[in-house]
Amino acid sequence: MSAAQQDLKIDGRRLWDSLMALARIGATPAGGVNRQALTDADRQARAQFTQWCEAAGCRVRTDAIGNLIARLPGQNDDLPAVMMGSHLDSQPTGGKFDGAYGVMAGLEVLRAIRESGRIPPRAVELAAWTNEEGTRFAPSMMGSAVYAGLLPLEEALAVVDADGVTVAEALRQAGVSPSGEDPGLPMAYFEAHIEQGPVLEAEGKPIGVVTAAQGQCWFRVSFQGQAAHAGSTPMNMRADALAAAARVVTALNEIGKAHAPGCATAGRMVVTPNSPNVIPGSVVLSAEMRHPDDAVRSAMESLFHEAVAAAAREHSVQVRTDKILEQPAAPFAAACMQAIRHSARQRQYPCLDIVSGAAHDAVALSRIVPSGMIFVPCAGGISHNEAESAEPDDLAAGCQVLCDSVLAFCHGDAAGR
Ligand code: HGY
Ligand code: MN
Ligand code: MN
Repeated sequence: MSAAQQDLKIDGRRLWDSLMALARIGATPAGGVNRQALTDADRQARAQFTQWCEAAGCRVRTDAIGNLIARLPGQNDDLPAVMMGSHLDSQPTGGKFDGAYGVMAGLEVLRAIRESGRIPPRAVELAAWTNEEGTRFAPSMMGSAVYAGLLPLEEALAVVDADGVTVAEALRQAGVSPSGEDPGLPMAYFEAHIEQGPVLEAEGKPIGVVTAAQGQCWFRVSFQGQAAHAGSTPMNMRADALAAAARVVTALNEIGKAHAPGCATAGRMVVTPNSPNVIPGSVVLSAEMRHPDDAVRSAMESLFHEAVAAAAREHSVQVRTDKILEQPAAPFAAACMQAIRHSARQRQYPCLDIVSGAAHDAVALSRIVPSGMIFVPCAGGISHNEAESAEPDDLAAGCQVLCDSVLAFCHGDAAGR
């Protein structure tokens, strides 16, 4: 790391203030945020992001799926940029830091570079990816997947939410219009994120060098039974969709426990007609499975399909299982990890290699460009919860490592193109 890079310091106080200002957009009474993709709160956060990036000397472009990409020009603007990114959208009961931290840390890096007065050799970009969470529009990581060519644009635009609104319509309602520029792919991508798990805090390490993200798959399981009177329908004459779905929820949990460190979750269930004295006629259940080893996850999936078939037989219901996301495990780039480790050591931040349990936009980017992730601890490992919190010093340390790593690639000190 050159002396010039060494003394380029981020401003941890300004980073914290930006995070708290962003957290006021879509704030919930319990102290979290609800900025589901392309809702009005997400639209406000996108507008705020754009305004802050322009004030930091960037041009901000929008692509066809609504990804926002801010660009701080470099000395040679024909060279591929170094990109940072994460997401502004949140879970319905999300926290202040999931996604927001990576975007605000990237903004702080842009601000620090701009204030240093030293124009980097190549452009530095910051992406705010559309619909990372996938809670309103499934699947997750939608914007980065379209950017990486993993999900066809038309397929993404046609996805509907629970009210039948398409992504295309939601983009129009949010006033998103593609700006048309395309300077080409970056030479590398870095994402800073809270760990969303307990390891770094338990180990007392402020920096996680993310070596890979475990793979995952999502399913939508539709059970079709027969709605009938709860009082006058004998037990042996029922086609109870909820009883069948409950069997699958329990089986999925057992599959996850039997394949640790993998995991399995049924997070959403829609029961129709959802009335106390009606035998449920239909149920739509979400199911997801994750594991660091794709072969093991495949075995988990086989057991899952067997459990679905058995539950349907036992409760005399029809069932349809649709796979809506297949995301193989993603190793991150050695050169990116090396830059992250080098910065942590230079700055004397204890660091730890770690596999990500959560998926991130960096997973999609890692399929097309060398990518790396920097984790920082979050309190109790809690995330996807309004109580999510993190320490300002850890957030600042992760942001400084992000800055050093990006500059290492800008200056060609790392094994980049
Ligand atoms: O689901 C995930 O892993 C991410 O938090 N969206
Ligand atoms: Mn996230
Ligand atoms: Mn998340």
